[in-house]
Amino acid sequence: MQNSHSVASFRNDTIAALCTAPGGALAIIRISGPGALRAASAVWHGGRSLSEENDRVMHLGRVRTQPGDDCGEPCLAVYMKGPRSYTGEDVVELHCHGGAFAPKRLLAAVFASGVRPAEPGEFTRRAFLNGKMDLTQAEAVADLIQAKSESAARLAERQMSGLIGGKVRAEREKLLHVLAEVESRLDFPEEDLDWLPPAALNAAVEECMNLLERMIRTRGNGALLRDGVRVVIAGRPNSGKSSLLNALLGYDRAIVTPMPGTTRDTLEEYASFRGIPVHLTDTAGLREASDDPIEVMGIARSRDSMRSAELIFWVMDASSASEAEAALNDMKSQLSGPANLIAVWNKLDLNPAPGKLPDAAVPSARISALTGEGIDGLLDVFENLVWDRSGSSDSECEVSARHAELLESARADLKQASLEITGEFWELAASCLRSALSALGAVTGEEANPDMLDEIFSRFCIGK
Ligand SMILES: Nc1nc2c(ncn2[C@@H]2O[C@H](COP(=O)(O)OP(=O)(O)OP(=O)(O)O)[C@@H](O)[C@H]2O)c(=O)[nH]1
Ligand SMILES: [Mg+2]
Repeated sequence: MQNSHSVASFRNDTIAALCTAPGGALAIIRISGPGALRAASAVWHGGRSLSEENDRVMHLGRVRTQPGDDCGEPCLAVYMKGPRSYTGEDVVELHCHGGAFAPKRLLAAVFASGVRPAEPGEFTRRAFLNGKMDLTQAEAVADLIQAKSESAARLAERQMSGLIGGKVRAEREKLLHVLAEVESRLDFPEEDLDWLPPAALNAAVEECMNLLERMIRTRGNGALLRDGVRVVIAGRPNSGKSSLLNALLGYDRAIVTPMPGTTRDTLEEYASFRGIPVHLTDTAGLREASDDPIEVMGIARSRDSMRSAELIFWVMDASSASEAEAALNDMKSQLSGPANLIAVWNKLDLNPAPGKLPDAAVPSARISALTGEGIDGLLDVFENLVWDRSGSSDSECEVSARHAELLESARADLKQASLEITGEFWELAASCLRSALSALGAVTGEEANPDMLDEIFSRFCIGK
């Protein structure tokens, strides 16, 4: 399969690039295109010759980086005959010594054999053009490379599996049937064929609109997982907020003393919990009356932090029933509105009857910041909350801004198509349906113009 728009924009020459970051212990040079084997053979010697009979097998040999250099450097090489390769073309990968100089010299020798340097993303662009992946999957490759946390990588991998493209293609198929029905009325207007009633056509159109709507709503879902969650640790003085910060970080970052009012100013740290990047802020304990102007300023800062928090760990002293009751009442009065909050009962080690703690009516965890008990449970609650808020359960996906725009345009076309179908204006209905199909085709790349592809693949690094 080759993507339909590809013919004009497809350059059928041979390209090469360094696929690994310069300076590492090993380097991989990838060559792709009809001349890949010839170009690799020009530098390769001393091992089994690379050929169709032994493709997809790693060979040990040497590479000659200058004409007449009969010694050369040791190198591993693998030939992958197209279409069974990443790009779908003939590909040779040379795995050689890394560092700054050796790969550059080998790459120059490969270029000297008549191969052109690959542009950013050109290997993946060729993979897309050769039908190895749809456009949403190609975009996910760039997301994966740019992922800075495990959760961002997981999100990209999910999209790489073709989730979004699959959904869009399925809707496109259904709409093609509707379009065929509509067009048959244009082609045979006089004949009384066995046509579906307009209501039945509209039911299919509406079903598609609903699905597009749901997909559009997933836009931005993954932002928390990709960019990190702003977590603020707040609560009454002496409840153990700084102790919790230290327990979460695994080292003594904040000063902890038995005196209420120890933390005066907000304290910020970056961390990663369960692969999710977190911007963590410890705050001064909140209390109503204080004569100390420094503490008053600290409390004002605590409130500012809470306002900008995406998630608050509200720490409560559970050491006694009366403390617990007071802490809980305080939480209710301090937090008006639907703050995203985890109620953290701390000092569990001091509570003889933790079963009697009052119900917090929000997600909660029971811990001892002192002994470390329950910290894992707190992270479980945290992880579930973030993944839930990201709408990223296994069946879900996150559409990008580009996808959302196209899906939105398709949805508007379908809304109009539905009106035209109801009025039995078949010409107009067909035109709206074609426009929707074209927008959906641009999501998966079945209908993508070269400019759009240039923009998408310019996000990639060279060598991918
Ligand atoms: N037994 C016990 N003591 C704890 C626990 N967590 C904190 N503490 C103690 O409680 C006191 C206050 O702890 P901090 O972490 O400074 O409390 P804080 O909420 O940051 O206090 P402020 O900064 O003053 O608002 C210290 O003496 C801690 O050792 C716990 O889980 N168990
Ligand atoms: Mg503190």
